[in-house]
Amino acid sequence: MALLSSGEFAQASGLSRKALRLYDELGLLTPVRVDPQSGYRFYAPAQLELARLVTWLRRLGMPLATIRSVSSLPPPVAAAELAAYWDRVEAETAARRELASFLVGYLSGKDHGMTADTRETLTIRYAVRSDIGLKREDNEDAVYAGSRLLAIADGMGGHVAGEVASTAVIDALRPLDTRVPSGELLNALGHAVRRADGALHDLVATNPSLAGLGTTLTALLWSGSRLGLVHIGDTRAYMVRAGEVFQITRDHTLVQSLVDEGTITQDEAWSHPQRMLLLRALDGQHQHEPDLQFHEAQAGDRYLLSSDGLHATVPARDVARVLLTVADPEQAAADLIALALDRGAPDNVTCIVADIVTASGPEDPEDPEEALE
Ligand SMILES: [Mn+2]
Repeated sequence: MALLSSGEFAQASGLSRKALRLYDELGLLTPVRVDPQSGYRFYAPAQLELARLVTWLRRLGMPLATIRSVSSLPPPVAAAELAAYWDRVEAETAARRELASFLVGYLSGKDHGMTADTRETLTIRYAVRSDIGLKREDNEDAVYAGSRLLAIADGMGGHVAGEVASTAVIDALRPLDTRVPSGELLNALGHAVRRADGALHDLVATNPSLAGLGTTLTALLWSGSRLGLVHIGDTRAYMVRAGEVFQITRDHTLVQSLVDEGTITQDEAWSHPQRMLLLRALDGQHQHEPDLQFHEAQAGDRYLLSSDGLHATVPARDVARVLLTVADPEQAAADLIALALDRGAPDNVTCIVADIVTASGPEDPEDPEEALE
């Protein structure tokens, strides 16, 4: 039977020639003949069925690596794999639906009627852990935890620069661990981040060997039952509410932007060769804007702040299992670090687990406590 040129095959299958080239490179759909002179690719008409299957699976949002394995299976096995894949998609969609409904309630001011009048006095119970990991020679993560401020920074820049950057930024935030009126939370955080960025600028100006330093920052600042969140880079904050875990920060990374525009899926992001590349960080040079958010805290909420040494090493479902099942924050933080170490801890790993609890006794029971730096 006559072979089809890639143009004819593209037309018959509805795939673009660019897609055909990509699927060839990935071993998904290999031409039966490649002309050794011209490099032109030729397909057999019988390959049209596989091409259509690939197109349909792609339309479902299935990652290419999964398509490759599914499309090479005998049809009954492929059917079972596809059903299992779809179960996972529906579970993820259900979690996103919860978040969407929470956000709708929050934005329309109906979030559990938490108004200024009915607000309870809330306080936080937190635990913090940082571990150098098993591959690095320095710990470039810096962390601060006090009764009103929780912050994690993950420095970069090699040698001492990363450590200098993350520590300088945490130092610039430290004065916030005091009573800040709730209406001022975001201003105070925004101001502190500009001060931190200025500190990095001055450090490099006086010590050129530090050029190229930078750091991420994710911080929560409390006032009454309100909290402000500032975020830049790929450290993260998660919130646990009503038995669900929500990631409430968005990574400022190349791979996250590829996921957002639909070029790759979340599964592909996990193993992407450039998953470390940050689009925004504090570096004293580019004045990248941080994200700022405002939340109403509720008794029973739990927050996790983590450096990528945790969330890029330990699968989200394992992190969620600890957050949902280990009641004591100290134990939960210890368990999270242990999971990263079990997986070889290629990076420094830092986490803060903080529970929102109803205050009993004096409103400010404890002095700010510095756990680790
Ligand atoms: Mn890191």
